Amino acid sequence: MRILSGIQPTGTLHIGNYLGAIKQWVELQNSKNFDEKTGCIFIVVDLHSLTVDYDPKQMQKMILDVAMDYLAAGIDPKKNTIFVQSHVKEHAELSWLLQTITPMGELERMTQYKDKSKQNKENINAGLFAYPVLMAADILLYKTTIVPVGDDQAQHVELTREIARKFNNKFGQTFPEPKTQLQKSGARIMSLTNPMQKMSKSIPQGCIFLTDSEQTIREKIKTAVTDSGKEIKFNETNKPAISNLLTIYHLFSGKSIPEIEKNYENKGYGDFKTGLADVVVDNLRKFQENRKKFEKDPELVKKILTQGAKKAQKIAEETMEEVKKKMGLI
Ligand code: AQP
Repeated sequence: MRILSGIQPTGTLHIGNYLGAIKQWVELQNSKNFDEKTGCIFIVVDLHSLTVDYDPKQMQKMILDVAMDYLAAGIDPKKNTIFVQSHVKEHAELSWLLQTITPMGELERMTQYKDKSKQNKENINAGLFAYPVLMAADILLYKTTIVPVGDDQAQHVELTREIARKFNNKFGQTFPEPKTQLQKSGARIMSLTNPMQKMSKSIPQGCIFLTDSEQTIREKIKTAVTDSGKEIKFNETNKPAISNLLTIYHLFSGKSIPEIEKNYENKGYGDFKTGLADVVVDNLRKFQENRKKFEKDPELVKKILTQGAKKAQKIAEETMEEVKKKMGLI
């Protein structure tokens, strides 16, 4: 079993990134089935982040910030491999090779490409289009079997399976077909200002960031949009905003949605929002304390990333040798 996932350094991480991805990584690491020998691979996927507009002067800080978020959330670098994607050049190399067997039509179907093309009309670049193939390379380079991501990325993992199948049929069995592992309920957290849109770093107005102060979190929850009616009831079709807030409450508190609904029976949105803010603030407190420690020691974080890249490179080199032989390049 090989587990791998990653996050782009495109901005401050939000509770969607945490609840959809990082929280499960920590749970995997702490589960009985965790294999101490192989551990998990967690990447700061900087090459992906170049596909949208960015400030090169800020990039190093953003990369380090994501690494600090991983560590502050409880990812143990002794048990796992944490590194920066561009530090292992084989990611880009395998991506190119896989592009040569990926049909354009498959990439045109990708919803993230369609959404991001709409958001960045001035910068629809070839990298944005080929993004899912680079993601496939990230996954297949380590012969990954399980990819714990939010459900917005499930389509990309499905494409990775198809690319693996195609490669294996054409050049001989090489890659396992990876499976997506989603958070059991509420894999997608929606924006607080528009419950029809996913919470995204690139749309900051709808996000609760992991580093937001208590006051900011309370303010954001207080002003989050709600639906008509006063009932606290989960109903994604008719009450998408309250359903999203209930999901956040459920994932942070561990309480079931019916239990939360019962606790707020005959109470208004105001009480519910205060309760939700308490839960979010409480749960982020430990993370924020841990993060401060890493902020004081960026050299330690850099050292962890260098060691992680060395470990990853070893596996990546072995896979590339096998791939190149099979493709007739060596
Ligand atoms: N709203 C979300 N709900 C649940 N999971 C989410 N993830 C992202 N947003 C949500 C999960 O976080 C991981 C990292 O995502 P990423 O940064 O690599 O790319 P993304 O999905 O494009 O994340 P953002 O926040 O929306 O960033 P931008 O705005 O830069 O595109 C993934 O596992 C993802 O599923």
